[in-house]
Amino acid sequence: MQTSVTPTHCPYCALQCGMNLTPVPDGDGGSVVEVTERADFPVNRGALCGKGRTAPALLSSRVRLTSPLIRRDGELRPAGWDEALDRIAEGLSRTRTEHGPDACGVFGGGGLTNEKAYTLGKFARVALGTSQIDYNGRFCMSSAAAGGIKAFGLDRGLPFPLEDIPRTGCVVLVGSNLAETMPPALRYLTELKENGGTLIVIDPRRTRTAEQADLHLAPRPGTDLALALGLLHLVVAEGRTDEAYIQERTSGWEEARAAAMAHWPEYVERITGVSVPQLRETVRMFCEPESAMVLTARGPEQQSKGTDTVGAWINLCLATGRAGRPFSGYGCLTGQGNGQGGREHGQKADQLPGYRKLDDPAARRHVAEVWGVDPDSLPGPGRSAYELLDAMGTDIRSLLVMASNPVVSAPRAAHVEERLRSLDFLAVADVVLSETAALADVVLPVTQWAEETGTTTNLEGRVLLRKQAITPPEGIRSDLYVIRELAARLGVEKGFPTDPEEVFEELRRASAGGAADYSGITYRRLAEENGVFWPCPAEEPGGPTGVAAGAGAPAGAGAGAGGVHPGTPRLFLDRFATPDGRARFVAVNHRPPAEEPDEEYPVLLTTGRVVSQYQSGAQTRRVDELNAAAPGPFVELHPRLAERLGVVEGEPLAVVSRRGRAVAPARITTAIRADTVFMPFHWPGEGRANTLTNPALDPVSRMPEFKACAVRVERVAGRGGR
Ligand SMILES: Nc1nc2c(c(=O)[nH]1)N[C@H]1C(S)=C(S)[C@@H](COP(=O)(O)OP(=O)(O)OC[C@H]3O[C@@H](n4cnc5c(=O)[nH]c(N)nc54)[C@H](O)[C@@H]3O)O[C@H]1N2
Ligand SMILES: Nc1nc2c(c(=O)[nH]1)N[C@H]1C(S)=C(S)[C@@H](COP(=O)(O)OP(=O)(O)OC[C@H]3O[C@@H](n4cnc5c(=O)[nH]c(N)nc54)[C@H](O)[C@@H]3O)O[C@H]1N2
Ligand code: SF4
Ligand SMILES: [Mo]
Repeated sequence: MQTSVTPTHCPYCALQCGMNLTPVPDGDGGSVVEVTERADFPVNRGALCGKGRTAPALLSSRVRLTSPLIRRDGELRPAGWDEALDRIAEGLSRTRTEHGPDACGVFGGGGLTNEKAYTLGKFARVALGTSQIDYNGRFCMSSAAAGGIKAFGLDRGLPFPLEDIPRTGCVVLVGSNLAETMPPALRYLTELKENGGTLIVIDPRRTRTAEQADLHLAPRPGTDLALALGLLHLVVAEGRTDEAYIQERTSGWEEARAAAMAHWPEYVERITGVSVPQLRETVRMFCEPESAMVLTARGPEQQSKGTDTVGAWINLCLATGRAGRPFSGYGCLTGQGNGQGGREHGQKADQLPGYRKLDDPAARRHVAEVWGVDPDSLPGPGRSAYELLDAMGTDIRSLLVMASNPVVSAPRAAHVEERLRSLDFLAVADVVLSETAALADVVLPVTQWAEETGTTTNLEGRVLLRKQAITPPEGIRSDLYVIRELAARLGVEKGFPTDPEEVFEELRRASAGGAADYSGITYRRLAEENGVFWPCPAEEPGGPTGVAAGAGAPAGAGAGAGGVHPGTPRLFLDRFATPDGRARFVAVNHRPPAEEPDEEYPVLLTTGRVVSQYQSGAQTRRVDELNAAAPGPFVELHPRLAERLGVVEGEPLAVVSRRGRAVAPARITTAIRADTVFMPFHWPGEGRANTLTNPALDPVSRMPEFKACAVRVERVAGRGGR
């Protein structure tokens, strides 16, 4: 057991707060860790939310898996590692023989370290030979990624560090409840206001975040695209465009302008419910200061038009000269611990490491060479996450899940659960027996966070080293071990190291020259510096001043002392990552959500998070302190809707959509629009919000519409209130 203090990072969200871990005896001869403040990490400066503070509870054998499990006579029973791995290899091989490699699916997660995400993508393409791999990040920030690539030629959630936020003039926060989803980051908004900047929050609910705002707009869910277009209309009408910037640094303005001009403020007011004076006030607050930012999160992104919506918000930034300039820009607040890195290194259906495209011949050649395989042997792009899950039992016959719990978190979850049950073979690697693991034929218990080393890339694009602080318990192995053993059993003995640093060294080479270039980053640097921002190309053979500017690397990312690239905290200051260096406007028009309220389903449902639970809850529902704070699901509704239904506080409510029915207690509050109800999605069973959600997909990003569907809300007969 290590005894000293280990500086590392939180296992949960994309802020990747720094924390110190100290091993302490657990009283049973083993050890656990204690979390203490790590003030030297600039992102959170020692502050942690309740989830981070209580994370060591997950290391306890009381809540986690302690042995592989194999289903026998319908029951999951403890088994040995070799037997469990043999069974998985057998299941996958049989599918491959009987139905071809594309009948094997792989489903990853944005919580996986860069090393794991990279290795999982390689495993799918090289060992299994399947094109069918995707991951839960598709449900997360894929619309922002698609929008960013379209406009800027590059997707890095934030093109600037969080420390720039307090130095801008105005922040428009669109559909982010940061006060609950990244509590230590609230500090940046407080400092913004202390410095005289203003905060506008756009959310159908008056959240804890909205309470901090100078101006809160509460649009109908699913109408952010119209809202952004209406604001751009006003910007033009009021002569607030930055013509010189538009001329010099953008393309496509005329078409985008024409589209926005069709969205009159009065029309936008009717669609969104945001009044014309509020629209005007927003434009004034956004345009008057010298600099301003738009930050989006899941609210506007998790829509069947999320990509266009992000594009419309970027248009607003471009028309006013607020991108690629100091303290101005558009950013997406990425969600999962490695939500950023997890989308760069090849677990996405269309992607190769370094944020390369799987259908780009040069990218295939480069990565195939690093992998020592024939480029032609690499499969093409596969299906997106929901489409992959939907194809289970038909085209997809076997599935390996690593770090996701779709039974709770996927849209139309009852259908997804039924599809999972219809598989010939399901294997799940997890830390706990999640609801998805509980359906598996084989479950593998893996090491987590404090028990292993790896890198993550936080929402700023800052690559971080998460260090091992404690020895894992007997009987637990790492994801990298799992992948190596499965690859070997599928006949690929080489190329799957289990040492994270060795994997990172290969990832560096695979990413070299790509948009997300990590080749100049080493474990040693990460241990010494407080993270390094990509792109960070390796020094060019030419000498200490020559910096290999990768395809996506912006100009101005110059070499630091001694030829070591300093990393790129701020992108686009000189040029955008498009071929001509200009940012591209997109011509987009409003369209309604895939499902609008009607007589049968008259209310809008939107979904999201609470501060004390994380995602599908697989981890946080196992932490007593968090459960006590957020014990179960609820339906948030306005007093007027409650009165119309005759519902009292705490009474069980049935919410019914075209997909199914969920039941949870009523929580009556004036903080939500009267035409909308809200449910958090952290729980399985009767109160599962995703029983209701609509899997309508964005045509570009393939993001499901988690944030808007039509429902009916009913009292539950025979079940009284409190
Ligand atoms: N406590 C906690 N923290 C987390 C997580 C967690 O599960 N729990 N998950 C992490 C992950 S992976 C992610 S992706 C982030 C997510 O972080 P956020 O995006 O902040 O989280 P959400 O609650 O999903 O959505 C944010 C807000 O969008 C609003 N909203 C709903 N519909 C609309 C709409 O149509 N338009 C607009 N403008 N707003 C709308 C909701 O009311 C909600 O307040 O959080 C990360 N941090
Ligand atoms: N209705 C609705 N649904 C949503 C959303 C919403 O806003 N509304 N948000 C969506 C978003 S943004 C996201 S990101 C998804 C997330 O949804 P999920 O993918 O279900 O996310 P988690 O609950 O974090 O699941 C991660 C699982 O991996 C395990 N795990 C953690 N670390 C590791 C590891 O290193 N290795 C392995 N093998 N396992 C590990 C955890 O124990 C857990 O079981 O949910 C989406 N679903
Ligand atoms: S904000 Fe996110 S990274 Fe920070 S402690 Fe909380 S869960 Fe962990
Ligand atoms: Mo997410």
